[in-house]
Amino acid sequence: MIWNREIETLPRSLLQDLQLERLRWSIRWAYERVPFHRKQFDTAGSTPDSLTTLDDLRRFPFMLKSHLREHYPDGLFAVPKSEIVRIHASSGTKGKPTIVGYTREDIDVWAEVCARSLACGGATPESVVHVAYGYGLFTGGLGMHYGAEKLGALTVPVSGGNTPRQITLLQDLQADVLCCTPSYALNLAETMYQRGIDPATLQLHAGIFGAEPWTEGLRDQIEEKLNLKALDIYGLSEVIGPGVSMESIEDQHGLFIWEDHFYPEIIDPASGEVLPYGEEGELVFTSLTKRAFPVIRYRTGDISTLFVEPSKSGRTMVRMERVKGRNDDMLIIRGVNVFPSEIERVLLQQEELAPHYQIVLSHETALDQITIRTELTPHLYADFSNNPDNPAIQHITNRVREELEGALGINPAVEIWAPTTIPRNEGKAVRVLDQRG
Ligand code: DLL
Repeated sequence: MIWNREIETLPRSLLQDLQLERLRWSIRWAYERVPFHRKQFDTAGSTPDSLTTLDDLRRFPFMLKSHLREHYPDGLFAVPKSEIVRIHASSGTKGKPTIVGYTREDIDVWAEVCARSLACGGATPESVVHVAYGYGLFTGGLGMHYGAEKLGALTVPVSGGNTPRQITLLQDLQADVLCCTPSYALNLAETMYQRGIDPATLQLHAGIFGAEPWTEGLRDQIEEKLNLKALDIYGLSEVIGPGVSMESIEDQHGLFIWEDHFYPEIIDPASGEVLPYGEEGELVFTSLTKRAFPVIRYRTGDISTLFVEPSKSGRTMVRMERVKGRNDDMLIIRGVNVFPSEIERVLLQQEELAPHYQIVLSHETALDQITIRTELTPHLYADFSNNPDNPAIQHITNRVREELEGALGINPAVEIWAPTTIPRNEGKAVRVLDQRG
């Protein structure tokens, strides 16, 4: 189902006309209302009048996460507090949270893009949508909630946690759409397995999974374990929350960016130069309609690629490849750069391993050490008589180490643990433990 057919299938030239009109509004809105933007634009010599084409945007300066911190809590808001109806905070682990605000109109736009995303993932007004993203300052729960209600679906606001109760509700209310992080979807599947519940007895049809990087290997595992189509949703608090882009159930490749509200660019993270479609780089977004918290060329830190391709669904908007990871989550191991998602890709190709892992960085000698902990599948462990010292485990460990070295050029220590010993989570997975102090 296409929620907003007229917009979602608009010929690209008309879409670009709309974007230009909105971009001019947004730039002026930010310039006239937020001293920070005015100063940034003036310093760069780019005034609102100097923007006459979409390409002119590249002359405008970038906005960074640090700018949000410097203006904490509300120094970048473009409307008086009396017009703000909601705030959320970004889940940044470093330092103070960053706060974002919404007017009533912003909440409406957000509900619209989340309704679009849900429909893109196969939800309909007849759906029962189980929202297991956290409710609260995190944008996941409330964002998907408003989208599901706007769509007209029966919305179940479970939030995160209490996994046994979630399973009971999935059974009793017969949800067809599950919204949560991919790592929590695995956690749900595992708990069902432990309780002898066959996912085929549930009504789940689609999973709308995001808020953290994941891989095609994890998609296959979740689809198999939960008996549904697993789809990727992307977003970030600074831009709006979930619903910036979404994979379609028809294509299952690339996330459609709702370009009538968010203008994307890909840049070379080192030089800041805009890269053409098809090249990998850092995603940058400019809001086209946001009132309370406009963002102009916001550097997300997320690494992806943009492409336009005919879609089975008829949607015309640009797509982004699944996010590989964040710039600042890239590990540099003895000179080799790797994203945790690349490690996940290799681990999930090993049929003896369960899809749970942790990457531990330590500093035991002068050099950084990296240890990858993962788990054996429960049935294999039972075959090995529940014995962690079984020599067969050493054999698998050596092979996994060799494969990581062959594929990624890193030579980590590998530890294979017993099933269910690596901590599970209820929201975003914490996969990298940095013990370097
Ligand atoms: O995670 C919004 C969200 C909620 C998206 C629910 C999807 C579903 P923040 O807490 O501000 O917002 O974190 C944003 O999470 O910059 C990415 O690094 C990462 N991220 C979000 N979605 C994906 C995804 C929400 N599908 C940050 N794949 C972003 C990879 C993702 N990374």
